[in-house]
Amino acid sequence: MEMEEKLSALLEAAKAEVSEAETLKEVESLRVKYLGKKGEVTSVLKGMKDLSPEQRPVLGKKANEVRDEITALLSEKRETLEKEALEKQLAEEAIDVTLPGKQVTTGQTHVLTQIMEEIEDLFLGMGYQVIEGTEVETDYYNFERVNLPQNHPARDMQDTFYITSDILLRTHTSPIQARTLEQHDFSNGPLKMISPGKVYRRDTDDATHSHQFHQIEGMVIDENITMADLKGTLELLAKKMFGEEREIRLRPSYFPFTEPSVEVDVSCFKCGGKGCNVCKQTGWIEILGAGMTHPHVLEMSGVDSKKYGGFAFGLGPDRIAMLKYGVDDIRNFYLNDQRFLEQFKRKG
Ligand code: FA5
Repeated sequence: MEMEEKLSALLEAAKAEVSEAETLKEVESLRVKYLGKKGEVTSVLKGMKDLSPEQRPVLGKKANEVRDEITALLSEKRETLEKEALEKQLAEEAIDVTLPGKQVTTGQTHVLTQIMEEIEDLFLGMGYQVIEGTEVETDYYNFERVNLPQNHPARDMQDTFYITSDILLRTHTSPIQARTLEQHDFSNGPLKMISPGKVYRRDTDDATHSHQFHQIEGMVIDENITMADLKGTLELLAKKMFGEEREIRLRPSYFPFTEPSVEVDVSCFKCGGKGCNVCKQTGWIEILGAGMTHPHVLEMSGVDSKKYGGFAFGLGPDRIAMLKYGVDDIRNFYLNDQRFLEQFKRKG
């Protein structure tokens, strides 16, 4: 029974080698050596075809026993080695529960978003709706519907990024005026809305200009709205943003979509109006443009300008944030530098 002896010898050899294996890699190569497709047990089995029919089942049984035994030896060894490795790792990585934990740094609402949310809260409290516009606009709504026809010289101040000759990135939030006016049903009451969002201009970036910045548009249209309503509204806004003692003043200005138009200044929150470096010694700081909505803007949206009128304003929250927090370069808001932004972390 030569083959049976061979199998017994293989088992003995496997026992010796498995007991000496020190790594999982060695265990795996022993498995290949003995049980693999070209392994030793397999090659003994291949010789079975030369045996007599009586011998075959006897040897087959023996071969299965040897294979099972080697399989068991290997898996036992594998388990032992894995257990040892785990114990070693645990011993080396002992956890010191008294060590202070790692601080998880959380982000915060961006300072510009905070300013816009504060302004939204104020106007929501006065019954305004907050309306979102699209950043990609048509030339028609961005310019024509706010009284800036093709070739109007005031277009020069608001060059932008064009997608096609008729589609562009909006230069201000004012196109939302026409878009809201033409949707509004005055039989349901007055139109009172603000619209915050990003706008774009072909401005060269410097300390006070960015090619992408934010604006908040505001508009109120009803019967009997006067400039006193505009002034009272903006006074509230100035006090909310810069403190209760603030006053505002209106200076004549020009926008094609409002008549009359004004620039609005707030009394300097740093010096109280005496004159300092923030207000460039004038006691006043310009914060926004505004005016009484031009009748033609209303008529273009199908609103009867004899019956209805009102005011609009547009402010730049980036500039307001700069003033409020003494930030000397607008580009800081767009660098995503956590060291700069974390100073504006809201409490609670
Ligand atoms: C306008 O854009 C008018 N649509 C505002 C308006 C609306 C007037 C409704 C009347 C009625 P102006 O170009 O002045 O106006 O821009 C308004 C504000 O946007 C400025 O006061 C300033 O705060 C901000 N702004 C303008 N250009 C830049 C820029 N490149 N970077 C940062 N802020 C800017």
